[in-house]
Amino acid sequence: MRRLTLKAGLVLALMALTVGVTAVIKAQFAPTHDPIPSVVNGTAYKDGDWKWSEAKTGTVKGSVTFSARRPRQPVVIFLVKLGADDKPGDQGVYDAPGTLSVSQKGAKFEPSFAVLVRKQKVKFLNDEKDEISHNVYFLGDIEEDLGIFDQGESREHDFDEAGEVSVHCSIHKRMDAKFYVAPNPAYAILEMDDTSFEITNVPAGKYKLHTWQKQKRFKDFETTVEVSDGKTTDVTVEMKR
Ligand SMILES: [Cu+2]
Repeated sequence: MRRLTLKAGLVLALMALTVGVTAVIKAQFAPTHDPIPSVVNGTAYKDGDWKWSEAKTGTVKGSVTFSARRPRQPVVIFLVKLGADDKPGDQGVYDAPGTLSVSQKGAKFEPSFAVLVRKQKVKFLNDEKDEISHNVYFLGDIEEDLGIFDQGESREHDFDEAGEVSVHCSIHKRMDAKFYVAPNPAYAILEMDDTSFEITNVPAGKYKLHTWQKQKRFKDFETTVEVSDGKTTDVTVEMKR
């Protein structure tokens, strides 16, 4: 059940350029960019000793308002589990979604946008028809250079940290992609026309809800959310300039 849920989240991430209806995404967790990368207040998101599948769960349902015309770019809404000290702490244990394969054919990263969950693996394939080499390097909250590799080769990376990642190729300046790595499985992607979201199967507890925008036109929003077993918590997310 939980596995299905994670897959559903990944599929929706890959559909980022599709015109959306209401974003209904099953439980997935993540950080904001103000910056809420993998380390907050000096504390990295931790894998806990409790399992997402074992916890009592509730739903977080929200409506989103925009104070001005929004860009046709996705907004990610994610929850960060808070510890007893109200700081991000134990994020629990979950099965990471399967490996995301990214094509480099025609000197383009495809998909060019994806939301990942921390601990998820990405495989970059040099699937060019001709003998063209590519490189992959990351900038942003996660910085890494995977080197240059030839046609038919691939490189993999485990995203162990959460945050925003800009993906580039040192050989082809116009090759780029954007990933957002959520800290846990509780997230929803708001597509172009969506104004509501629902995150289900969220373990009961206290969370900080954050937003992340692919195109940062509004101030990122955050609020504290209490999730109770079998209940739905309603939230209004206000995106203001
Ligand atoms: Cu390239």
